[in-house]
Amino acid sequence: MLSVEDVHFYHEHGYLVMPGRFSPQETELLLSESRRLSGLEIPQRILESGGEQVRSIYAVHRHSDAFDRFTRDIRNLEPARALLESEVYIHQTQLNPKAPFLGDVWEWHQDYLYWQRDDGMPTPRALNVSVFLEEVTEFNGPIFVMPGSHRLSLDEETVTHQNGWENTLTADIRHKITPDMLRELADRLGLVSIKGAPGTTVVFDGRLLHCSPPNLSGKRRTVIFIRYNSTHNRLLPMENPRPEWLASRDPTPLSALDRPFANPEWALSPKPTSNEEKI
Ligand code: 6CS
Ligand code: FE
Repeated sequence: MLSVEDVHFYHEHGYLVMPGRFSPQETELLLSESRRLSGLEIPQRILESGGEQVRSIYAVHRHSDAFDRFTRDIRNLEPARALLESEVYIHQTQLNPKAPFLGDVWEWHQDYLYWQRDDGMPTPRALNVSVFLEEVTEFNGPIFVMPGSHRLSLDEETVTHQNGWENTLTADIRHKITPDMLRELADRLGLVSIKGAPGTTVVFDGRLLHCSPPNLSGKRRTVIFIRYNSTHNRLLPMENPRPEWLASRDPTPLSALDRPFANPEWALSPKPTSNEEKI
């Protein structure tokens, strides 16, 4: 359960860091799944511009029973429900195994502008639950945030400079905030770099300004992002929507597991029912 102070901090700053949410055994299980998924040649696996390292894998909950259960573990679902004050479903999942020396930048952005412009999400009532599967240091590409930026609508200051949804996935991102605005906001709000041990959870608002520098260390930096949307905020129909694996249009509420996602007995029980067909 989130404390009153946690909820207050989140609403005040737009994010919340919770260390020690998952055990080393649990993060190891997800890392071994991450390695398996990285070897699959599927459209949801996006490579860095060099063409060799995996930049992201989307819809991991549809390709892995362990990640599917992870998204329904009460430790992820409960903060999302509490902070969005409703039932939730998964808009998108993304695994970012930022590779040593080759894991590239994510420039400053607000996720919600992607979900609004590319997917037809009507309001910013959506958030990220991200979990560190490996240690995140100042050297291997931590997430930088501007506290309080979740209160800002930067629609007018964000320029769409490329056509095509494929450009939402690469280092030269599709919608960019003007440098003048970024300079002003960085001076006014300041920057926080979020680091932590494996098992740390960072929850952040769909409008919190964030970025992540390249991994300039020799150590991997794998982070899983679950983007939960309120069931009251379902996507509007639009022309040329992004594929389901980037923006789910199935708003069936998620139900929580009654046990931790990594308990050994899951291996023995019948397959958990998933909200969505596997792809
Ligand atoms: O395109 C998206 O949906 C994703 N794009 C970025 C740059 N950050 C996260 C967001 O979910
Ligand atoms: Fe983002």
